[in-house]
Amino acid sequence: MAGKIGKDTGAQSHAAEFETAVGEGGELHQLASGADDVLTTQQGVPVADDQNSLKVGPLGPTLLEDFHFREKIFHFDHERIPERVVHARGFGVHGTFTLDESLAEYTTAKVLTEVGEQTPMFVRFSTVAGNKGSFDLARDVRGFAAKFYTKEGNWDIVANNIPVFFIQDAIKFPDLIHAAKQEPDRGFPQAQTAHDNFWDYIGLTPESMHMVMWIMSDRAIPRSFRFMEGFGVHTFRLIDADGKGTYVKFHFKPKLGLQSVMWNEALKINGADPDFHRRDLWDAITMGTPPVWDLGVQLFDDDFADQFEFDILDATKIIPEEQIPVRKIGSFVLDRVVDNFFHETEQVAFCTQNVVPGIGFTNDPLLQGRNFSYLDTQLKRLGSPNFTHLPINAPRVPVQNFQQDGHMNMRNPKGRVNYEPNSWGGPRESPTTGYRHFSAETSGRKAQVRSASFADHYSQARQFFISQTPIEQKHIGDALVFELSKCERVDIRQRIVSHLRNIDETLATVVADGLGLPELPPSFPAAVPPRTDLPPSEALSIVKRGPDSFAGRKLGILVSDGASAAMVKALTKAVEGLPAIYEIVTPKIGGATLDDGTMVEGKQKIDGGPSVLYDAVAIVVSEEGAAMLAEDKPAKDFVNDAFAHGKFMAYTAEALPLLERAGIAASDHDAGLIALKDEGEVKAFLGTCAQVRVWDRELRVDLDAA
Ligand code: HDE
Repeated sequence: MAGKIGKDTGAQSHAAEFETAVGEGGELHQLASGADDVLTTQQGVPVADDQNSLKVGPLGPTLLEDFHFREKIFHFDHERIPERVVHARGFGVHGTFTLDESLAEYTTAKVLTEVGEQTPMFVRFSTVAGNKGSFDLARDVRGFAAKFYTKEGNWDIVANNIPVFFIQDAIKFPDLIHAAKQEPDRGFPQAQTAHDNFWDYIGLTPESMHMVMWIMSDRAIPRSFRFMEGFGVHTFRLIDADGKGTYVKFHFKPKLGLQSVMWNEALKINGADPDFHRRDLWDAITMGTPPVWDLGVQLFDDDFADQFEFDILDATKIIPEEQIPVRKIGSFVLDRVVDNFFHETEQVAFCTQNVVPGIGFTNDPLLQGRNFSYLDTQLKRLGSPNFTHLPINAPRVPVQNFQQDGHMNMRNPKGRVNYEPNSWGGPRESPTTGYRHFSAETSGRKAQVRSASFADHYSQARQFFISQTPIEQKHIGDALVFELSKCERVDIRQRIVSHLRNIDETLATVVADGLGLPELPPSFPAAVPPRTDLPPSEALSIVKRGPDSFAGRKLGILVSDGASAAMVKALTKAVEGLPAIYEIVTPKIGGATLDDGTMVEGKQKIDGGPSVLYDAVAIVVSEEGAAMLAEDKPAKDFVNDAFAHGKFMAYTAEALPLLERAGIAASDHDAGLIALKDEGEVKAFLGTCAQVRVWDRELRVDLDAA
């Protein structure tokens, strides 16, 4: 079959790009291969045999002369590029941003002022610490980097799903990341912070305490990228036509609401489907239910900055939404998966310094450091300063300047002139529309210092903790106990507890108890006394900002032979109507024969489709099916885990013996365990599932606490 590659293959799209890049590539391609579907070398020479190298006789040596063989192996040998030093594991998708409300009062940026304007986007979600091949449900911050291809050039918000960061000055970043990633002597643990080096560093870095509360919360184990917020973290600046600045923080708010998994679930999901998050987004988009986020801004001026309790340049602090509400100005939909993972997701290069006229920086020392780091790391990773020529990074507006040459250049200026100023012609500066930096007086003593206004490390950590519902507070305690129990050195565990005492005494006591510490260590000396007067903020709780329906979520339906066809149909129809997603889980992947003789296809065989993959489950089985599944360990785990993870569960009467054998006694039944007597009850069941979980069940079936 040499030489037969279909129209949609990489070979075809490569040719298409070549055409775009060269302009007349179509003709060249025609000349080289003679037909669109012929396999060629990189030189465009048609290939006759792609399966056998050139040899002297059938058993003879392979000849150097075989240029196609050598080129193919050479290219393969060089396929890998360095993975990102952080955020290595990512997943990118395309979308569009639409502006609904103009910010013309504050900025000249067209992307934020031209109402109705649709701006193409590319977003890459990521975990931070794990390598490229690690699993999706690590306890970790999620990157949420967004590139807006605006009419005035590319604008990047290189955001995270947590609004604060571990450190206040970029000079500390290499140490933070070294400590978080696998330990250098042994090369493990992978994609997790549950080890001595991380907690040793954290214990010696009090400024990380607010962030520690966030990463120990369920924010760090999101149900899906689709249920996550995004935050630009730093205070940026909008700049109007007169050069006046307004401070701004950027927020992405998911229309689906916020939802996370439980830690016990995360551990199991990583085994059952290490690609859980990327598959989820891929499925949602390809099934026609693309996720949508609002773009919001918190705007404020110098007066607010002066009276705010903390420094607005300190990236370890938030501005509570109760103090400055998030103003929604537009929304973006992520509705197109990539054509090629490497081309787009791997080669995309984000940079905090990619801003457009009307958007500027502040002196946040973390932001200033990032502005250097991203460009620098991309040169290493992508191998040439010309990475901006790659289609995923190229602006969607003309690029005209006199930068030239370098590896893989595709865009040298045409003609004789390559300098500025010149008297030949060519692109010129545009004082009216060009980028102007925010102009400000600045003075000070040159010194390596930290502002005293950055000194309070505990007050907002406490505010975050008291803003959580009791179950979320419990999860934070459980997570701390889990992580610290993986540290070998007792003094490292103790030091963290000594910090917790500055945040919340009960939390410190619970964690100390969970770790089996004989007594509470003394409080860590705080640079300034922690405040206890900051009020709780509703916006900080996931549970209080959960989804309001089952739309966009996933039902697992366990079906056996002989199960009610009417019930299966009612469930699948109701789910589709929301719209949400369902998967049929069957004892055999071929499917199950229902009571009306029809066959329902299995998406998952029970061993490969544990209930941790679903938001809620329904068990629709026959009497025989229940009896058979009651002796099957994966089926019992399906039921038992769904119950233990506080999921809403519907079941037909025949399923009761299975429930019982899976450990759910009659006395355990609660409002989240719903008997489906007839098909009419399906809608009500899905309505109940809007609540996400039966939280109080978790207190009865305790999974994590000591
Ligand atoms: Fe990053 N970060 N970062 N970071 N970051 C990178 O750039 C860095 C920080 C974030 O999908 C790197 O191209 C420094 C905060 C995301 O391609 C690198 C500091 C926030 C991504 C880098 C920070 C982020 C990165 C590695 C402290 C949230 C993935 C590869 C001053 C607001 C982008 C790369 C993608 C990636 C440096 C802290 C978000 C090394 C020095 C705070 C989402 O340049």
